[in-house]
Amino acid sequence: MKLFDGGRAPNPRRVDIFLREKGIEIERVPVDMGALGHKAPEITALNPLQRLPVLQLDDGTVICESVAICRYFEEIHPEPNLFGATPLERAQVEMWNRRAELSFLGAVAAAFRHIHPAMKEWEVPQVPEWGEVNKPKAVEFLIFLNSELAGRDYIAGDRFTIADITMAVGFDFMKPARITCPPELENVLAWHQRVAARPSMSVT
Ligand SMILES: N[C@@H](CCC(=O)N[C@@H](CS)C(=O)NCC(=O)O)C(=O)O
Repeated sequence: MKLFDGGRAPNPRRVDIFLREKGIEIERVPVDMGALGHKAPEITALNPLQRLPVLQLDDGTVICESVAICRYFEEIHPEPNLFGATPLERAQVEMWNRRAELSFLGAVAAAFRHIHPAMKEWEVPQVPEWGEVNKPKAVEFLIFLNSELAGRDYIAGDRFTIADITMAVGFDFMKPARITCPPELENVLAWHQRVAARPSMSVT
């Protein structure tokens, strides 16, 4: 199988961290997103939505969507478990991963895509006001998360899961989106230090 990989872009990075946590090595096809390589005919044929990452299985089957790709790898390579091991834990991981993606990563991405001049060709129409509106939404989520993390070390419980991956990728993406984590959110900052120290999180 082959992973069409967009490098440091947030969603390809989520899958990259997931694979590194699992110790899975597969063929990667680097796609230069800066040169709009994700809009090339080869990628469009695999994913008409022209988004990365894309996983192509040996029989040609295509899987898109970062979480769907991660779920596939969780099924074929169950350990270490990153989606939850019991019915309750699976529900909690799902809940937090959705919150991290929909309420946080989505807000950070909207701020970046609608404000940054380099995103003009990506986000059409670019609406800078919408980008600005999303900055405080991302911070509001961090404030909520800070109170949650008073009682535990990781996003969905007492161990690292895919919810930490989604949240950490969104957190790192705040820098190019020009959003700052308020320094008083000590639990969030401590959590970020904890996860950033994992080898899977290093940017190569
Ligand atoms: N929901 C998709 C989102 C994929 C996505 O938007 N990927 C971005 C890179 S982070 C992309 O390919 N953007 C290209 C574009 O917007 O033209 C997923 O989880 O994989």
